[in-house]
Amino acid sequence: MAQTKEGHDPSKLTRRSFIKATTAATASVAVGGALAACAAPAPQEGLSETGAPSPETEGTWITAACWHNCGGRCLNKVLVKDGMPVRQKTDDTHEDSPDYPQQRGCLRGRSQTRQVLAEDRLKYPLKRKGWSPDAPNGEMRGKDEWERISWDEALDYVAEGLKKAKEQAGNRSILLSGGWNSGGSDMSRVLGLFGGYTEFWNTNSFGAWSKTPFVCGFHHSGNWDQTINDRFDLRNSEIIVMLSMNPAWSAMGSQTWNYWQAKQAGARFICIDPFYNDTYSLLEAEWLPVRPATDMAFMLAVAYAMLEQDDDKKLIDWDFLNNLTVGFDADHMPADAKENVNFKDYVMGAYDGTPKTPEWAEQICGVEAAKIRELAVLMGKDNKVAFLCGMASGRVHNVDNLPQLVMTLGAMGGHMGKSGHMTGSTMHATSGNGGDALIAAGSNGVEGIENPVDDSINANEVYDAILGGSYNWTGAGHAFSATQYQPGEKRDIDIRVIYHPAAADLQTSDGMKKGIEAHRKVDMVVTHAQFFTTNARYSDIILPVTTEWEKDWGFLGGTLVHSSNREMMVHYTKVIDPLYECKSDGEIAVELAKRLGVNENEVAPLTSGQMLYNTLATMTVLDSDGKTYVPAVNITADDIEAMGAEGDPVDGKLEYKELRELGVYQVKREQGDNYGYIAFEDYCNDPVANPLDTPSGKLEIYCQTLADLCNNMGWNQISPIPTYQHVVNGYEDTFSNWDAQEKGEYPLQVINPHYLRRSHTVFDNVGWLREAWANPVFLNTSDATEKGIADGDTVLVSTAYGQTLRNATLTQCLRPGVVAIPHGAWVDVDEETGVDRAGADNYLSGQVPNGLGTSGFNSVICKIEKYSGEALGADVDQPLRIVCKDGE
Ligand SMILES: Nc1nc2c(c(=O)[nH]1)N[C@H]1C(S)=C(S)[C@@H](COP(=O)(O)OP(=O)(O)OC[C@H]3O[C@@H](n4cnc5c(=O)[nH]c(N)nc54)[C@H](O)[C@@H]3O)O[C@H]1N2
Ligand SMILES: Nc1nc2c(c(=O)[nH]1)N[C@H]1C(S)=C(S)[C@@H](COP(=O)(O)OP(=O)(O)OC[C@H]3O[C@@H](n4cnc5c(=O)[nH]c(N)nc54)[C@H](O)[C@@H]3O)O[C@H]1N2
Ligand code: SF4
Ligand SMILES: [Mo]
Repeated sequence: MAQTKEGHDPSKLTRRSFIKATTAATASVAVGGALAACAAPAPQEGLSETGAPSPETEGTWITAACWHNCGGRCLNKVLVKDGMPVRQKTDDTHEDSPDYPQQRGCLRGRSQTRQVLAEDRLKYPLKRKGWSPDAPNGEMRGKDEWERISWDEALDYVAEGLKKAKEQAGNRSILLSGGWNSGGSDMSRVLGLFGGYTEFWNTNSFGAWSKTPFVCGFHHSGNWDQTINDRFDLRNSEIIVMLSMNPAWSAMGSQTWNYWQAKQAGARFICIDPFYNDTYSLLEAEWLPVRPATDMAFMLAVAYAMLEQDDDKKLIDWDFLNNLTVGFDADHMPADAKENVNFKDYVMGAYDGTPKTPEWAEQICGVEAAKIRELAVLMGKDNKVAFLCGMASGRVHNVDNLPQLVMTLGAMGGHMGKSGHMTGSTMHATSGNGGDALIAAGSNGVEGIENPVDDSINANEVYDAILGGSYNWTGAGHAFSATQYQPGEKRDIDIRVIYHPAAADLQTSDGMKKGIEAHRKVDMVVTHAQFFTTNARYSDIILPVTTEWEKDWGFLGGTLVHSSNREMMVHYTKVIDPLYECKSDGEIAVELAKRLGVNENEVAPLTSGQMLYNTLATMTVLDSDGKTYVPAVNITADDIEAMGAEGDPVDGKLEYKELRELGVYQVKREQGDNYGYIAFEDYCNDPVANPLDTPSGKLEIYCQTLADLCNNMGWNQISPIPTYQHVVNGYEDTFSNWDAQEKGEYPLQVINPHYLRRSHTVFDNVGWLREAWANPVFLNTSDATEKGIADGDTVLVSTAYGQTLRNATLTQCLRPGVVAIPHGAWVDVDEETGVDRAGADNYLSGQVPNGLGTSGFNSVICKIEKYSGEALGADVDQPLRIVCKDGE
């Protein structure tokens, strides 16, 4: 399997001879273009024996895409000589300073040459040997052998399979995966024109936060990131409370810098998390070691303790609550309330006889009552508090009111709308830096294509739907719109084709083991892939796609959610020609359109140059007044001609040539500039003139819209006020008898930290990263010792849904009772035992439809035991999955 060139076992080559052996082949790819088929390229040219950059200086520096959903957004450049990358570097476009930082890349971005030119890149189209359109032999998916086929054969097969599904079971039998991204993929255009497809929707990153806008309005077009102030103002906070955050791992690049500046300015940090992670360690945060999936209990008790200790009204900002929120008490109910419940009475126990005291919470969340009372005092209105929440605590079953409770607690202390005070979610590339994009993305001018089919299946029941033939329909186009959710409706569905145009859904969605079963049931599975990923492995046809390094150009940033921090946008250009036989997703879409009888000009209506011009011409930047957006890029008639586009010159701020050369448009920040941002400032200053976009115009501690939405969807019922609900596969489920405190079969809780070795599943095949960041299971030392498990032992982790093996790393940084499986390892199932050997997180999770369709990645329960079989080796020694052989 791990062969690089036919007949050569790489383990017998020294690194240097390996470099020599592959350099010639590499050059021929570059010079000969894409079709030098199967020569193994290697990035090693120009890299020394140790892998350190060579002193190579000749060549051209090109801004390279670092396009992953990695939590960062950085500037990475590649020195290209004779068509091949020879070095990488990061941002040196200006001096680094805290106020105007360089956008420096992380270990993954800097290893990217190793990824793009990896030995296991897919090189040509593949077909599973046992599959044919008429005899799918679905049970062999994941076990069968592969054969190389031509592009024509591959595309004919795919078109035939799609046509057959349409004829036999209608367009709804075609499932286009890719989460809410699928609506924007090239394949969604072809399949939209072909009569439509069934969509798949999830709440991946945001969890329960995806519906927060119902509580506090679609503030600035619904960007959750904008519920906190910008990074400069973070330095004015005295106490920074971090709930489920780890920017040091999950927002690599320069985001941790924002918190570091606040630390330098004297802020005190407190963290609420089962894991004392590197972020908290860096910031010397005080640790409140909450159990996973119990934050609701914890926060309700903080609210109780604020009420309890509000002598002389010193803690609670009653003016804020009375004027700016609805539903806190019986005197401030919204007009649309259907239930006679309010938050304060609930917390005091008026409805269920249980006051939400710190003692009540301690039993559930594990944080001492005294610590909860202390935090309540610190959260009082006279302290400048930033109450910040990452979204991991919302990626939990049955916490649909969690964001509402975070906002409620913040409102109780009046921590919104003024300098140094802020409350809300912050994560990813925007971590610690709320506010509108200072540089806003342009549009390429290509209009979307409607999907005539309105079926859309939630990630929590997609595999049950495939296997069982029905699902709960809750509307289509779920991305960000409030209006598109519909009351639940049971629908029959008969999925015949699963099409993976991008993303890694089988690997990254809940219930992978059932997902594999579902993949084995249908007639055809197709995947566009760069590597032999999990989606690819369980497919019939694999279409090899190019990476962003092989594309003409692109932009990263300019919108907030998941794209970039608010201050910069990267403009990357082509680093290398397309490798091997790889095609872009766009090219594949056009080829399939031809075969499906769909107008390819509608699939790809504009040239690359025209789309580039359109994007540049509509890109805007906030002027130094902090109020007016003006054209960002200056485009001359010569530029337009060189792009081969049509359009007028644009009088913008930065010359296009300069943007291309720099590779980044970063807005320069300095103290006292006009780019600051205080979330909810307008609203708090004048709520009548600037109401929130909610039915009451206020922050809704009682939110009828949220409750109606959830309750109509029908998976389970929630209250319009934040209440404690039983969490399926949460802490209480680790007991067989809660009242007697008897532990059950699965006594431990699992969380999935987003891991520095990977961006989800991406980069997991890069040797450097495997070496730097092993992929263990993290166990609390006492839990492990109790089971006779020592550091490095192979451990079997079992849940009701699946089992996986990992080598243990023991730590005191996880609270007892918690097991951390790093997110995103590529599943590797032993077909005899059904046990995964890779530590794939979702092999342990199940399909649990609930609430607002929220995935419950951090609500999983398990047991651990020392593995009696053969120990796992180090994962750096695991062979790469090389299915495309050289020279074949
Ligand atoms: N258990 C558990 N599961 C989780 C999470 C968790 O914490 N725990 N986190 C969730 C979160 S927050 C998220 S956002 C999701 C992410 O879930 P995914 O989006 O499914 O994860 P990625 O690994 O980023 O998938 C990207 C895939 O696209 C491929 N790719 C890259 N470029 C291209 C291209 O140009 N064309 C094509 N066709 N393919 C390309 C990559 O090789 C990779 O296979 O995972 C979720 N799943
Ligand atoms: N290196 C790396 N970075 C990434 C990604 C990646 O795959 N790799 N993915 C990116 C994406 S798409 C996303 S959405 C973000 C996610 O970013 P985050 O949500 O910040 O990432 P996580 O590591 O899942 O969780 C952060 C912290 O929440 C804690 N936590 C987990 N469950 C609970 C809980 O129930 N309660 C409390 N209080 N704490 C809890 C974890 O212990 C961890 O310390 O990361 C982004 N950044
Ligand atoms: S944080 Fe993301 S964008 Fe930045 S270098 Fe790392 S992988 Fe690339
Ligand atoms: Mo995410």
